[in-house]
Amino acid sequence: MTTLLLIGRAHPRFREKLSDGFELLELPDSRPESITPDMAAKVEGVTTFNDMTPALIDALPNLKIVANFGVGYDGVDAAYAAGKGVIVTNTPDVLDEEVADTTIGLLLNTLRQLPRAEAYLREGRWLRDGAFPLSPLTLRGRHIGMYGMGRIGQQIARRLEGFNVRISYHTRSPRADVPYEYHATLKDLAAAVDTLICIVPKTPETRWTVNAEILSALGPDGVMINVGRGWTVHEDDLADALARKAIAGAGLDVFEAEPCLPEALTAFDNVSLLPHVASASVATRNAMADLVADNLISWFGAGRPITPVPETPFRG
Ligand code: A2R
Repeated sequence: MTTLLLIGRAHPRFREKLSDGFELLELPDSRPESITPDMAAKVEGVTTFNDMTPALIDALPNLKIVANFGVGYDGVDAAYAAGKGVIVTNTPDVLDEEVADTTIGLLLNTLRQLPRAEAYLREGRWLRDGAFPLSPLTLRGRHIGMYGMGRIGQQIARRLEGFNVRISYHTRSPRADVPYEYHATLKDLAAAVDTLICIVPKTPETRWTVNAEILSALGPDGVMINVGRGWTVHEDDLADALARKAIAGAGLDVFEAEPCLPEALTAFDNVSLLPHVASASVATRNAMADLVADNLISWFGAGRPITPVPETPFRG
């Protein structure tokens, strides 16, 4: 029987779907030192929550497949896995719409200050102090710049079309299949729009790309929303831009060193913060867990993964 190692939290769906056909071992942390000789001898596939270092791959000499929970797999060294002939899979598509829905919610929360308005009501202030102050910002008349127009970015843009706002985008290469205006650089995009939505992966090229220069280009009416990865945004530059009123507001679901975030960001009324919940509904997380399990079942049963990442393409 094939042995799988469930690394980190074991999603209940993994056990439900995999315990019939596989021997399941569990490893609560991702440290290579925690691998026992029994695991090293037997494990051929693993599930991971985006934490698979070269040392951990090396500690499992019979490893054939790493099934990652999440579409972002920046914590899995896929290039190293490729060099060792190990397939890596992720969970694209099944979370696109949930993340896009949450992005619209975060955008509206940021612009219209809805979480603050609800807190005002719950604190009894509506009765005591009268109407909640008018929101200085609105979605009406905004020009949205999408930094990233992949699977999730396109779902966000589709939803924004219904809000009757102008949409432009920046990616490394223009897409023939979207009707939006393309900008060849992030700076050009930021200068052209007043609202920037970031939905790019964590790669060496995207680090701190949303920095003081881009935020100044966005301008004093500018709003920045990040639902991709924290590392894309230079958080100190963001806090500084907010303090100087160089931009008008920000909405963040992701942070560079989450669950820690700069204290400064929590002090602004014009910032809306979420604890990385964009895909976090029971239904969507179940769909992601099922795709993790199905990749393993398909690999060991039919000899092919369902959603391999580009670094480890399936070649038959
Ligand atoms: O650059 P392109 O043409 O490959 O477009 C991709 C864009 N992108 C970038 N844009 C500008 N500069 C870069 N250095 C750069 N690197 C990537 O990000 C594409 O439009 C988008 C990524 O799309 P997908 O690969 O379809 O990813 P998906 O499923 O939309 O998820 C995006 C990220 C995940 O990697 C997680 O970190 C997070 O959202 O959940």
